[in-house]
Amino acid sequence: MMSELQWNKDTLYKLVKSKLGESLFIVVSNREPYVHTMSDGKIKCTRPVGGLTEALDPVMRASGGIWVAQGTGDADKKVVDEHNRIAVPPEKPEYTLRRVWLTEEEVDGFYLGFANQALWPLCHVTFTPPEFREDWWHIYKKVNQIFADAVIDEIGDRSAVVLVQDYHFALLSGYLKERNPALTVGQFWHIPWPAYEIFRTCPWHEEILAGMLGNDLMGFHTRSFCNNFIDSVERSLEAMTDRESSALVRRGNKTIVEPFPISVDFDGLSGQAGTEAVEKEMASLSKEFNLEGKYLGVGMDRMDYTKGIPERLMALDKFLEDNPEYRGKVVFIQAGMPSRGQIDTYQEIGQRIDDLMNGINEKYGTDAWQPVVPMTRQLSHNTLGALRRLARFCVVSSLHDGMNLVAKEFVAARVDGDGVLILSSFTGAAVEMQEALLINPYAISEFAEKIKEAVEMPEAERRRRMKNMREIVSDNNIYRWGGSMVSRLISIAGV
Ligand code: GDG
Repeated sequence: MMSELQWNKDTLYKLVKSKLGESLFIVVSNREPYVHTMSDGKIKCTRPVGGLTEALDPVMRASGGIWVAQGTGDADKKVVDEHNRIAVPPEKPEYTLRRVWLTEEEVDGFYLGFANQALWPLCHVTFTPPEFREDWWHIYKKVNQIFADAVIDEIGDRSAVVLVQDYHFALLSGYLKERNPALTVGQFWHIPWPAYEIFRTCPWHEEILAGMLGNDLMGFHTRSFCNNFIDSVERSLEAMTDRESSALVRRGNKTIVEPFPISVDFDGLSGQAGTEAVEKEMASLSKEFNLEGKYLGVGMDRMDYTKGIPERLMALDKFLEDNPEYRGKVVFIQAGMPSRGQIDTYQEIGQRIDDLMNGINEKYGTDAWQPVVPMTRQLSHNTLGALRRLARFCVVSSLHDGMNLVAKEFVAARVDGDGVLILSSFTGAAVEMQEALLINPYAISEFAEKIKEAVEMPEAERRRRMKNMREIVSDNNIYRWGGSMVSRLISIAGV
C-alpha cells in the first residue's frame, strides 16, 4: 500500500515514472517554479522558495511534463522560445515551463482583485469584508480562460493528467473539461473552504462551484474543509452526493473530494538546521540581539491579516503586564516580510503591527532590553534555521489558516528535540499537531497564559511533545502530499 510508504523525493519520482505511462502531466499555478531576472546586466534564474515547487519538482522531472504559470520575472520573456516555453531546471532540463503573460490590468483584476480581495478574505472568515467587484470577476474569468487556452494548446491531441493549484483558478478545470472531456483534472485548494452561509455571499458562488466540479479530484487540507465544500455544493447546485465515497456527481460527472494535508520537506529542513553554518548563525544572532540567558519567542509569517500578528502582540503585552518577573528576560522576534503591499488592508495591518510593537517597547523596554524585535528584511535559509533553533517558543496565531507551514518548519528544524510550539486551533496544522500548546488567538488572556506555560514548561515535557510532533511531520511530509494526490489522480485517469 502506498500509504505505508515512507515518502521522499525518490519514491515520488519512481511512482510517477512507473504509473503515468504515456500520459502527459501538466501542473498549472499562478506562481512559476523558475523566475528569470536581470541582475547587473546578466540574466539570473532563481527558484522561489516554497513547498509547492519542492513537492512538484520530482513529479515534473519524472513525467517530463509541462508546468503552466504566469511569467513574472523581468527577464522571463527574453529566455522563452516562440511558444513561450523554456526547458527547466536550467542546469539539467527535464521538463517544460510554459509561461503565460498577463497585462497589468489583468494582474490587478485577477490576482490583486478577485483572488486576493474577494476569494482570500471570503475563504478565511477573518471579518475582513470581501469585495465582490464585477470588473474583477470578469477579468478573473478571462484570465482563467487564458490559462485554459495555454493548457489546451500544450496538450494537443495527447491524453493528459492536469493538476491545478489554488484559488486563482476556480473556473479553470471547468473550462478545460468543456474543451476536452477526456482529460483527467485535479485541483488543490491551499486556503480554507468556509461554511456555506459565508460562501454564498459571493454573488457568483454557483458559477464558482460549478467550475470546481469540472475536477475529477478536488483536494483540501482537512476533512472539515471538504465537508464545507460538499455542503456548499449540495445547497447551491443540483448535485448528488455520495458521502460514503466523498464524491459529488453533477450532470454525469463525478468529483471526488478528499483531504490532502500539505507539509514540508522534513529531511531537508532537519538536515539544514543541523549544519555548522546554522550553528554559526545562531551564535551571531544571539550576540546581535543579546539573547544570552533570555527566553526567545519567534513569529515568522508573511505579514497578512489572517496570521493573527496583532493578537500575538497583544498577548505578549498581557504576558509582560501580568508577569513582571519576566520583563528583561523574554525577547520576541517578529520576522516576516510585508506582502501584497499594493492592497490597502495589507498596508493597514503593517501599520497596526508597527504601532503595537512600538507600544510594547515603549511600555516595557529599557536601555538594555527591547521586548519586541521586528525583522522585516529578507532572511536567508540559515537565518531562518537559526531563529527556529534558538527559540524557546514559536508562535503561530492565525485567525484562520488552510494548513500553516511555519508551524511544521519550526518542528522540522528542531533537530535538538527541544522547543515549544504555540499553535492556533484555527489552522489545518492543529488537526495533526495536538501536542502543540493550542490557543484561540482571539482569547488574549488565555493566549498570554500559554506564553507563560511555554516559558516555564519543564524540559522533559518539551521534549516529549516535540518528539511526537517531529514523528508526525517526518511521516506526513511534503512528498506524501504530492505522492498521494498524484497517485490518486493517476488511478482516476486509469493509466
Ligand atoms: C497558503 C495557505 C498553506 C514566511 N515569511 C516569509 C516567508 N515565509 C515562508 C514560510 C512558509 C511560507 O512562506 C508560508 O506558508 P504558510 O503555510 O505559513 O502560509 P501562506 O503563505 O498563507 O500559504 C496556508 C499554504 O498555502 C500551503 O498550502 O499552508 O494555509 O494560506 O514556507 O517559511 N518566505 C520568505 N520571506 C518571508 O518573509 N521568503
